[in-house]
Amino acid sequence: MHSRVSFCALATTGALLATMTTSCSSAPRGGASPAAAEAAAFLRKYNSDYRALQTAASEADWRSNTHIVEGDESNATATQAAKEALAAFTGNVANIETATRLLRSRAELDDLTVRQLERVLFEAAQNPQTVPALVKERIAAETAQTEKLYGYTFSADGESLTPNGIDETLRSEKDLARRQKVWEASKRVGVGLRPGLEKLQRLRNATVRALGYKDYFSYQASEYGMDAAELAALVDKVNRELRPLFRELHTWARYELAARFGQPVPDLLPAHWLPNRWGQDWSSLVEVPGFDLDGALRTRTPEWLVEQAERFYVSLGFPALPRSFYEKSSLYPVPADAKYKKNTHASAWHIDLDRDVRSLMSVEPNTEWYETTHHELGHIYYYISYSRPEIPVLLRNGANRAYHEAVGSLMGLAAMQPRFVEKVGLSTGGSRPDPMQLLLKEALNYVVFIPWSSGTMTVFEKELYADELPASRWNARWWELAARYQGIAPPGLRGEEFCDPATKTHINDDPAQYYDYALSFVLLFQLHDHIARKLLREDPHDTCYYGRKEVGEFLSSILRPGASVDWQTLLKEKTGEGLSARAMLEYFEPLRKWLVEKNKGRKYTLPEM
Ligand code: X8Z
Ligand code: ZN
Repeated sequence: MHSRVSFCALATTGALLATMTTSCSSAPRGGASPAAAEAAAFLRKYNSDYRALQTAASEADWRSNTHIVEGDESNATATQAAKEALAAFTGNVANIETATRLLRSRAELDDLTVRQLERVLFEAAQNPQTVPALVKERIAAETAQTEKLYGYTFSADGESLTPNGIDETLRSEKDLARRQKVWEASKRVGVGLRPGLEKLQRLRNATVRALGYKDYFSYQASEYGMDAAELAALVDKVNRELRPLFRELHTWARYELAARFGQPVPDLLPAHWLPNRWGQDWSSLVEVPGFDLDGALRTRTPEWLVEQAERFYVSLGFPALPRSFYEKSSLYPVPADAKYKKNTHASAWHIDLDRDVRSLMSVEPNTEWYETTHHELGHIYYYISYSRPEIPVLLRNGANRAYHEAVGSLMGLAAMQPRFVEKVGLSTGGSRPDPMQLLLKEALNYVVFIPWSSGTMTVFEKELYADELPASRWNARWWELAARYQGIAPPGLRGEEFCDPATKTHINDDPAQYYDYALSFVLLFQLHDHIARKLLREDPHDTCYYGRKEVGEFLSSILRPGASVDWQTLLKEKTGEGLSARAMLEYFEPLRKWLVEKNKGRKYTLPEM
């Protein structure tokens, strides 16, 4: 959705339509052929018009996400108009015909031209003007859904709750009854989102079908050069490879949490026992003695967190952020007495596909936001790195969407390792933390995330779009998947009056792409492994990237080409291997052995895969 304007990965950010097929295009021989000359002229105009319309749409959408006022339709109206104008252009029948026709002469075109033409068609499929009414309806439904999600006020016992407040309760509250109340409050927003999601399921499928895609999931998969089955198989493979380790973590967590809450050991983890609304990150279950990062961060301001993340990138040789980043971003929570609300989920925006980069966050001084600031600045530095004359506007994207997610998450991982933390002046308690406890804490973040992202989310969205899962089955199916992949269960019956999947922002506004994050974690461990061993000559578990220009040069060489290169070739070139969970598995192997010992004699309830 948010064209590549917004959100991290939002729909249009990312790689090319058919990575596979582009490799057979070759540079033109001799002088420019008529097809090459026509393509050059077509793309010159397209890139320029596209950039202007995209900028206007992003600017309007930014306003819609940062100033949500109940009953005020003006933002929605402006966003609708700007997005319709963009859609009328990208989905224009003449543009589709020209790009299709020129691609028939692909042997006469160079690689950069072919990639841009394929991108034209990819953009068109979201908005085909052969079905203008459907496109209009979809745009309206998307804007309305985001406003509904972020215009909502959570509450429990008559008191309103912020998402930051809910998250803090789930991390720290010891009373199970209170936890359950807040968890349930966090799910109530889904009820009102169901009708909108039903509309979106229909409209997203219908629009891309008009340009020949099977369904919306297949459409998003095509950006990796894969069909839905290939993509699903790749993601499933990652999940299977991590499953033995996740099974150990699941077993450990069942016994650990049962002891903490004074309860019998459950087969499935009750969702409200976990420190995250969706059970996607359990890392705050472990406090590592001598490494109190949360405590250290509490003494800092939210501004310090953002500026520290910037200092890290600058220390590697990246430029300082443009001043407009700080002037135009929306980085901190809205004041309690404000007359407006905003989208509370973190995102990064490439407003003008050039220097106007912004982030939308609600930073508070804690570990989660410390990591998230690094994540968002990863998107921002990606935008800045490929916004240069050599990269056409149409290819100002990640090598694929997972690369876009991986950069900042890699920096987040690096920024949490103890020597780094010490170097940037955070005092976490002095003593040498136990490496196995640190590794356990990391696994509860990075490994626990895999069954959620590659399982629950991806399988649900594949079924939602490719199989047109009926709304009457959504909640039941959601919890079947959560049980199977994550080994978790809701605290009570969750009938079809609820719509728990819709409580996750991406289901509404970043659809059918959540596997990007699963793949990005795999990728980030590959990159980290390479950086630690080959560039820094350090143990991947114990690095300090800070100030290391060779790391910056390596990252920059990945970011600067944007989507002008094939993502698989790039990975091979940079790390010597294709996409593989090898590095991630190696990183956590000592922990797996340790957990096997810890879990001796315990009952495992999570099936192997
Ligand atoms: O949505 C995000 C980023 C914005 S692209 C904060 N993430 C996923 C999530 O929160 O569910 C980062 C990791 C997973
Ligand atoms: Zn992101």
